[in-house]
Amino acid sequence: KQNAQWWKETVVYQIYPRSFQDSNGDGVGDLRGIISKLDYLKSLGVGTVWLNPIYASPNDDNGYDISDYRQIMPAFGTMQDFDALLKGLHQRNIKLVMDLVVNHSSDEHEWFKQARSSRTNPYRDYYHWWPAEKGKPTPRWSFFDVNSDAWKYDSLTNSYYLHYFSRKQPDLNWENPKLRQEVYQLMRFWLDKGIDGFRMDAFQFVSKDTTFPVLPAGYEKNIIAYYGEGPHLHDYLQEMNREVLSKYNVMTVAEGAGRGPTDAMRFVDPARHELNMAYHFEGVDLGNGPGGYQLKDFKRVYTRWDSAFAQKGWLSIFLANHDVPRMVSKFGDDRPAFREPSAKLLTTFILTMRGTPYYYNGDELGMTNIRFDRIEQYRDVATRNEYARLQQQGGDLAAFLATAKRSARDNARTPFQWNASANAGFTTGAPWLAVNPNYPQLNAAAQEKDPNSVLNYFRRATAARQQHKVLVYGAYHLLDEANPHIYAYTRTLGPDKALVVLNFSSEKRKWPVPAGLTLNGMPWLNNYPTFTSASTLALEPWQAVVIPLR
Ligand code: TEU
Repeated sequence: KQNAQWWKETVVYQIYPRSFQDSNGDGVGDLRGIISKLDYLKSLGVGTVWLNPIYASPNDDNGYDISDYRQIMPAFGTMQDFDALLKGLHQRNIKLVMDLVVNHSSDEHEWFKQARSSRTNPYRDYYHWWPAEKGKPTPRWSFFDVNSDAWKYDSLTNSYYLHYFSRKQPDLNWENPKLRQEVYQLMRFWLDKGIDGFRMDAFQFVSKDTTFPVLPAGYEKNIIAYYGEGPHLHDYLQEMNREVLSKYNVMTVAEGAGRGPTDAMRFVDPARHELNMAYHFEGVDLGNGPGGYQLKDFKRVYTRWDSAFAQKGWLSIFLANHDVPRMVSKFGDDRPAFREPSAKLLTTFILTMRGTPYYYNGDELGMTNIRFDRIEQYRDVATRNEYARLQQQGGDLAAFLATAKRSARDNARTPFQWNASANAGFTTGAPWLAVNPNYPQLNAAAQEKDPNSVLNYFRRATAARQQHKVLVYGAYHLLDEANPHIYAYTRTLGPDKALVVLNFSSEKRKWPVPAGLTLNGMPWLNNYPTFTSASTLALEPWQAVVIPLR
């Protein structure tokens, strides 16, 4: 019998297909490549795979610009390959969640080709248009446009179309019921194939005030406040739930959660019948500046979100994905002495918080930022267009490149490091994006042989979460809030209680166990070989321990 709460107990492993494993030597990862790694996936102890988009796409934004929602991108394979992948995962008791990218389509989608062909085309209202005879449209800000302008003039019909992301990603018009039905149809198409849910891309942006009012100055600095949670967003989610989601046992997660916990709760309060879990950026977005993050802020963010969801609703817990840098480079310390312990510590955090863990491929090896020196090395539309924009405006390009080393999305998109052979075993051809030069030392094959590797630690962590439901459901309680180096908390579920102590620093630290907590045996997890139970714990740099309590 299916556990109705499976999506709370599962660990999600995110695969970036373009970079995971190439099977045919074209330098691009593909579905056959993933199929060749099914046993590896099984060995990780993860319960769900989330695949970034694999649909037909001209790849302006690596598959987030879809030209046919029912076809597989030829570079990734065929529908037969997809069916084989789904079957292979299910045979191993691993679920499959797909990306659903319906805030926008590609400009090469048939709908858009039709829509732009004439003002009276039946597909015209699948998108947002501003007729040029009304003058310039009211300004809207675009994430990826070289001019940051979300309106693109299209001479064919003398109108502008709206695109919050790149020019090749026109926004779909959710206010049109026909468009919504099209989306529900394509969702059913994949659900009827047996997939287990959707990660809903940029979904907070789908509903728009189509009167396009003038926004106050500075709105582009706070785009979510002005564009997020549009007037009918939740009506559409409830409609989608009624018509589609409620008919399947699936998990659903909306990427982005509005302005904070109150907005986020509206997506996932079970009484509202919308989605299963929220995925907020407040944690991963900490410390985007040159100084990095402060542990006290990190603790405050995760504690505040946990308490907002303590009674109802459910969260995702993650420190990385394909849109942000490598977690060990940002939140840990990727210098040789500390890379392994800090990667393991971050793994411990993700696997011991309340909420469904989302773990990004390569993090189980402690893969690091590549830190390109030159703009030509980047492939990402976001980085390249921002550079071009600065270039036009005479901005500081050196400063931009320095920031990109720390924050650019391609840092997390370099090919998976399987072994020490050419191109890390990712491809026999020329990889679409450079392989991180640290692969001869940092790769899965080397880590398979080492019982203390980051990889084998991740396996122990997924097993511990599987074994101890207190780590899934237990109430979270923060300890020693003001400590700037140690993040410590308890998890409690009925008689079961565990203490998590994380030394977020590259120095040894002493930590007195608070009065009233009694350690009860050997740690469930420890990223160092030894542990001495004592009233004051002596922690190594980046040491992480999870200890049962009496
Ligand atoms: O990202 C969405 C996105 O960039 C914003 O929703 C978000 O507010 C921002 O990242 C906050 O830090 C998704 C995909 O994950 C990304 O890869 C795509 O490029 C983008 O949508 C467009 O489809």
